[in-house]
Amino acid sequence: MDELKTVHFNHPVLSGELIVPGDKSISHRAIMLGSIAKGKTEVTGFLDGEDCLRTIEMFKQLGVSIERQGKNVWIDSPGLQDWKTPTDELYAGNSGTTTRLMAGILAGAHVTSVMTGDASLSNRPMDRVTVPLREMGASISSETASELLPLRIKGTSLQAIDYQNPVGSAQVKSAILFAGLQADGTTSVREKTTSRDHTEQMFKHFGADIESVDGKVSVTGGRALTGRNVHVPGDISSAAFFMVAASMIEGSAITLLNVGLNPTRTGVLDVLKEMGASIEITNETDENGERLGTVNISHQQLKPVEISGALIPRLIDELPIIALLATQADGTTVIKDAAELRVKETDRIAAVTEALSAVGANIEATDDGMIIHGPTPLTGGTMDSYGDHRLGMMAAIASLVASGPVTIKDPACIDISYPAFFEDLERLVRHETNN
Ligand code: SPQ
Repeated sequence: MDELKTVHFNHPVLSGELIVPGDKSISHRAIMLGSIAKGKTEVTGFLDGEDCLRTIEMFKQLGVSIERQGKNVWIDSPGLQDWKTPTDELYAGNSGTTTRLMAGILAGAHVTSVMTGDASLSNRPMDRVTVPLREMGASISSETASELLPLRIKGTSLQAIDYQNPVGSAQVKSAILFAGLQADGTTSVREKTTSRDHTEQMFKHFGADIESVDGKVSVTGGRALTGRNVHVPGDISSAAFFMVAASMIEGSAITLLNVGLNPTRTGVLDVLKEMGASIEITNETDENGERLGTVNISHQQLKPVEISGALIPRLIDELPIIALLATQADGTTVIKDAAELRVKETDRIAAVTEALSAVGANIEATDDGMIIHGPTPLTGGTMDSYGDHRLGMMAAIASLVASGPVTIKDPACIDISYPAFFEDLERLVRHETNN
């Protein structure tokens, strides 16, 4: 039986300050580069969510020494050339990022391994990475015709390719770049719409031979990397839940500290501004190639918006919470060009539509997005997370504007990216800070 959690707030108002937990995408990449590089790497601000812990476990199985205390991680690696073949399967849990990026890393390492995952991950498409990696010479096999997990990867020598990425996906781009780091020659990836560039930033920080020109990213293989220190900024995808809450609820005004503001991830800020939200960004700074700063946000009556095209990869993971926001805007919001949502932890077009409809939202699913009519008063009810962390958090934020209690099915999945989510939510409702 799925666990249930009932959430109900009586006329909540959000205020106070919050330090946002570490960015999931950057935490994965910090552990990956720190393990590929020879020597010591220290990571601060690491996200101790389940997905990133899976990445740490995989490298330990490969013979990398990794110690962690909360958000601090110390890596001491012999370097990718000297990893050992793992004795057990490498279990990626629910993490698509771990699986797809590791496929590129393991393709060129001197080890043989089998990667597995949970039921959700075992249904997510892997051919988007296995096909280009095989073009580079990788030896990867799957037991299913459709290239699902488990994947068996026998590390081998790789050749550079010039790849036109048909999906706007940072995971595909990154898998190829990680393989390119180990290939003979210069590997290039071109994208029609630019996806998040944390891999490129982290490669530069660790001294890899990489450049990005006019939508084409190129890495030249063979350069030995050495350990570096990395600070992980807060996750804008986690901050987005509280940004939306503060924008929707009259009287709310919050300050989110340490928010990652990499321009390839800030689509949610653009959308909130276009909808009329009151946002001020202060204290902007850069650390290891990543912009971060403070986001001050308060309630305003919101307008509907159309979200499509190049904006989609810049806010792909925020679309569930933006759909909730749109239920409270004055008019019809249209989200299109977002068919990728159908192959995330769950089919996020179907799941968001069903979960929000269950509490009275006026929302329709389309092939590649959603149409949301607002403003609609939300009732209480049961919202299924479908085991998807972003759906679980969306349901909790929906409870803030719902007239009755909201019961969330399987709320434990939230630990994947935000283990302290409920504590932080209650803090803002009680007007406390966590610093
Ligand atoms: O790791 P996972 O499970 O794929 O996580 C998600 C998420 O919502 O946390 C997607 F389901 O984020 C992806 C994101 O959608 C993380 C990511 C990355 O770190 O490179 C890139 C995006 O995926 P994609 O397929 O568009 O490259």
